[in-house]
Amino acid sequence: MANLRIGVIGCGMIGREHIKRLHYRLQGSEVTAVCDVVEEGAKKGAALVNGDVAVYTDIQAIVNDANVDALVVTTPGFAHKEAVLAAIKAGKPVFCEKPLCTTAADCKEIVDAEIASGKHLVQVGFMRRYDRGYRQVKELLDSGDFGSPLVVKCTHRAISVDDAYTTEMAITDTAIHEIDCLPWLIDDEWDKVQCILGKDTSAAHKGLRDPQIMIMTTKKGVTVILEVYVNCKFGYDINCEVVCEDGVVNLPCPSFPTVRKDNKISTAIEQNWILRFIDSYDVELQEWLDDAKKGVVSGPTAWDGYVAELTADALVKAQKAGTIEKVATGGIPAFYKK
Ligand code: NAD
Ligand code: ISE
Repeated sequence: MANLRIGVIGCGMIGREHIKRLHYRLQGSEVTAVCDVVEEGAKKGAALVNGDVAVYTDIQAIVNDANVDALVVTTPGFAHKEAVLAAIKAGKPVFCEKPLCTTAADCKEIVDAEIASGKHLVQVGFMRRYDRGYRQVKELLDSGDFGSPLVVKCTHRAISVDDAYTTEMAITDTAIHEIDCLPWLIDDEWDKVQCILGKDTSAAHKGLRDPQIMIMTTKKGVTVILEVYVNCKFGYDINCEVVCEDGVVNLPCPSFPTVRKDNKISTAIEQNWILRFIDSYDVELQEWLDDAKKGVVSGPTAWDGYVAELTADALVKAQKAGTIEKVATGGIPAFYKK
């Protein structure tokens, strides 16, 4: 089968990572066009594939390029809507990095446009669903051997963040991964959410509340406790423990040698998300490519992107007001039922 010809929109940090994996690492794809609102950025993206691609600064132009079969959107969230809607209008499959959009209302517009098109075209980049460890945990939970989940305890820690990172982004940019992944993991839906701001680390820049504790309950009554701590200094540390009726299942940590030195036994912790989830991005995009050729979407859909953003909006409201907020999706449309 011919290669799927990909146009990548947004040639920043993750855009450049995806250009390399789509062109060189994965099977059945090639990057034929790149776009960045900053021309220099687009040229940097093009240079990764020896400059042998069409270079654009305009989203509509790359979407309409006849040598582009499918789009990968890696702009910041605020530009996702324009790119995804253009791809739907052109009838081309589109993989959009998380979050689908920065408001639930914008996500809903995409959902409505996709349903109206009658074709399954949109996948959202929630790569944890493709992580080997999370898939192993899901398999164990789905086996029924551990009984019903009761409590889930998670940490999402990063070494540090830059000054542009805001208190809200702990939810909209960081916790959004757990917001998507956990209902998939335990086969449930969000019901209520709460966010507790406590004592801040002295490492947080002025105005940033860090760490934050998010407490979320599901429709089946499971309590989820998530610690987001983005100035922890020691590593990129993702943990997830699912406490069930008949046992406990823990997400495996990335494997590193255990070393003995200076009267200590120790194991390394991953440094950042690029390294921690490098294999997951490969699996995620390979499965998306294979699906796109068949005209199906088996990964996180636009509806999942909408539900995640709706939940994030509720958490932000809870964070600001100190309240417990309800998450009301209105029910999954028939178009997205699997
Ligand atoms: P970035 O700022 O490094 O890069 C974004 C690029 O998009 C920039 O080069 C910018 O010039 C370009 N851009 C902005 N507006 C544009 C427009 N209208 N048209 C074309 N190009 C435009 O950002 P990043 O860290 O690479 O993040 C990009 C997206 O990927 C975000 O949505 C982010 O949340 C997501 N992301 C996902 C993960 C993950 O783990 N799945 C990790 C990092 C980032
Ligand atoms: C980043 O954008 C990501 O998506 C990473 O996976 C996440 O861990 C990090 O907190 C975000 O800033």
